[in-house]
Amino acid sequence: MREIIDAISRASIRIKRAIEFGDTGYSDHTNKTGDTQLKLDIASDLIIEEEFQKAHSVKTIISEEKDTAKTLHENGKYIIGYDPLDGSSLIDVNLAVGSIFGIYENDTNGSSIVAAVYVVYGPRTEMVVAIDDVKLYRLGADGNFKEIKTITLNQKGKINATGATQKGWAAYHKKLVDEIFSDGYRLRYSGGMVPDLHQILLKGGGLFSYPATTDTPKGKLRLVFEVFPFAFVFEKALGSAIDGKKRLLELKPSHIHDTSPCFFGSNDEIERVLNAYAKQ
Ligand code: AHM
Ligand code: MG
Repeated sequence: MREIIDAISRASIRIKRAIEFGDTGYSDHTNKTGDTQLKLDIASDLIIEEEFQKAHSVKTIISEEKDTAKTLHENGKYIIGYDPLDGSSLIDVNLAVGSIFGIYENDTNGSSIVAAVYVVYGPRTEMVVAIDDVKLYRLGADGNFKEIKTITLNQKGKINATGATQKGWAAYHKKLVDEIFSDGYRLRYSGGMVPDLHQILLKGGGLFSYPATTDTPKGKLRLVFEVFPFAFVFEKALGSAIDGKKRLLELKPSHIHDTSPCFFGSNDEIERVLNAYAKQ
């Protein structure tokens, strides 16, 4: 596991440089989800692949930016599902973006994830590593990540991060969101999953939701690269992560780019989601 985290550290330092000084234009390609890839999406994917080539414990990589899985080391132990540059459409407005990694054994079902790492490229570069607990690291001037603290969620928070287009929300979802705001929660939503969830984790709690909508009944966020890694982080930080009715980590993707509605938060807010969705 150490060599995987070291590979992610090296990759993230290279990606940070690419974000700061690289070409922010679009490429001629679309990914499996149909998004036109930025040159930076492709560059970040290649950087990560190059760094994982040096880590012999990595058997297979599955990237949001690749159509199919790729085996790097036949005798490796781990499968890594990753989103090289999540929220990349925010780069042209200079908001924070991130990289997300799920480390799996045997297959990419939610129950097979054994560690998760994400990196936030914001005013500072931070890396969060979840294995037994959740640790925050920050990149220093010496080019090394330094441990800052262990992240633990409170029972209840103050942030309500509400994703997806509101006109596609179900009435019961809208009612839940309205009730949470009526209780004094504040809206915090940049449109970048990594900084939005990082904010909830570091401010002690709250709720991030990306529900089903009339257009996208299975939500937008991808299980293997985005949803399972953050579900693992939230559970290890003593919060919860559900699809509305059950734990996200109980889900089995039907294909590598499969998606799910998702809710991440501290336990009080997730309890509210369970109550609102149980009646449906
Ligand atoms: P991306 O991987 O194509 O960048 O999309 C994922 C992003 C997440 O970071 C974010 O939570 C979500 O899409 C925002 O979607 P929306 O604009 O529909 O709220
Ligand atoms: Mg993404």
